[in-house]
Amino acid sequence: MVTVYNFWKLGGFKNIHNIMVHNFNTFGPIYREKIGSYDSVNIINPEDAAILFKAEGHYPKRFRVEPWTSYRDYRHREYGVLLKDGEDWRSNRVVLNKEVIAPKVQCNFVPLLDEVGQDFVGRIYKKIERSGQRSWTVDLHQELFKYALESVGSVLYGERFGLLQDHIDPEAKRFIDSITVMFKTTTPMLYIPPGLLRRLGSRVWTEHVEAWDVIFNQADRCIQNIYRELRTSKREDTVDQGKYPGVLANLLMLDKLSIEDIKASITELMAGGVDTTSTTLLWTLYELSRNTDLQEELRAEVLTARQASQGDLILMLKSVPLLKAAIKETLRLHPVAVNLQRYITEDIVMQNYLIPAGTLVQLGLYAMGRSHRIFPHPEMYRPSRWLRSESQYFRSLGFGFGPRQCLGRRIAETEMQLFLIHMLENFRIEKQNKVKVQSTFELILVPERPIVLTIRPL
Ligand code: HEM
Ligand code: 2DC
Repeated sequence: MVTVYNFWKLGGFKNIHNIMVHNFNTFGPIYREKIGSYDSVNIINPEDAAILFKAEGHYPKRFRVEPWTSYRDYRHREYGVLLKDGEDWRSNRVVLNKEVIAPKVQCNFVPLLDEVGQDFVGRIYKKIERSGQRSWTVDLHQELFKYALESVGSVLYGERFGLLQDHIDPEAKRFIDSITVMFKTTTPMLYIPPGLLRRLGSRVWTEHVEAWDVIFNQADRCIQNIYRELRTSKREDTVDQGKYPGVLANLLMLDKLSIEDIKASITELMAGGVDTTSTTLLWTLYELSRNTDLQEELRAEVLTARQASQGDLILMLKSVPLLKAAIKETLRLHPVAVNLQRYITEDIVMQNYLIPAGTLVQLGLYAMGRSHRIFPHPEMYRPSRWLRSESQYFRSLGFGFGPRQCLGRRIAETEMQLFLIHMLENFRIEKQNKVKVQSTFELILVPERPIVLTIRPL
């Protein structure tokens, strides 16, 4: 049993990832933890992860983020695929899978995301020009938020928001800020029932509601636009012309999910698509600035792939294994999710303990990525480890696993690959100083301080 005292002493929520590392060092590869009503068994080994995911059952269930479900109950909004469970989850997820994560949808996403990538590079050249220097030194996180929202928006709605232009719509900025606030205000409520906070009229709960309100209202507006266009058959014309109309229009035309279900999941995809990919890209640029030889190696791979693929982007994306390994490597050291969780549906044995069905089992993703026993020289950023014979068995789990894994995975991967391709083709990324940046837990793991980089045309 880990005491609440220990938890606070080691820095509480913000430091939860390091506390988990500490706990595995103290208690070994399996330990039980009770924080208030949050009772879990924690594991770190890939072999145990394999056992866990074999016992996840037909309707894999994660730990329920109560502030998120409470908000929807409070505002009488439908749960999307993120929060649904059981048969309701499965039937929605099956329909969404075909439009969002099936391998064949990638060819629809690539041209859209590539255009966003090109615009991002164009924007940086402009900034460099305006700086009056031959480079731009900046904390890119706001720019990356815009890139990520522009990307996920273009795929969901089949059209551009225009966030990479000079004048950004203040509503878009408000949307982006609200997602950050939504994540931040979730953490203090993870272990305290939001129903209680609500009755106490607590500040965090109010802020949390306000943030979700902005998110849902803006998503509603985007959804209404497409819906109206479809009814006046403006969208159908684009389909007739063979143009990809976007995930939302396809779902509406397919008519397999209720409008409320579609709205709920599209909103979750829109909100889930901003901080996740942008943070991962920022960490990747940070690592590339610290490993200049690797950066050159990646650039060489990209330039060769560009030449060989002769304008065929799908082929190009198949020819950049080291780049893909770099993204895996970023997620090893800087995972978005501190852990993966499942309620197991059958009794299992791990490390000689019998764990009964119904238990919440958590795989410490951050701790696993930094374990000496699991990854040789874990402190080194070395993408090539994913290309060699080192075992990869249940080690690359940044997007989760199985039928409940990240629904946005294909969008995220394509978006990040294209981003890095364009950046490497155009700029050298240099670091401003030597300080090592740590992670901090704001529901997702994010850099604890600004990462300032210098971007210089090749
Ligand atoms: C779920 C990671 C980007 C939407 C998840 C989960 C993880 C994750 C670990 C839980 C999976 C599990 O329990 O097995 C990431 C990472 C991303 C990323 C590392 C980027 C680097 C995105 C994007 C979107 C998105 C871009 C939306 C376009 C979702 C949704 C779920 C989810 C809707 C819930 C799926 C379900 O419950 O069926 N993500 N994610 N994510 N993610 Fe992502
Ligand atoms: C946070 O103890 C720590 O992908 C908790 O795109 C357990 C927990 C449960 C669910 C996890 C969450 C953690 C981290 C953030 C995740 C979330 C499931 C999906 C979500 C991993 C590990 C995320 C970021 C989604 C969010 C989409 C949404 C906000 C609309």
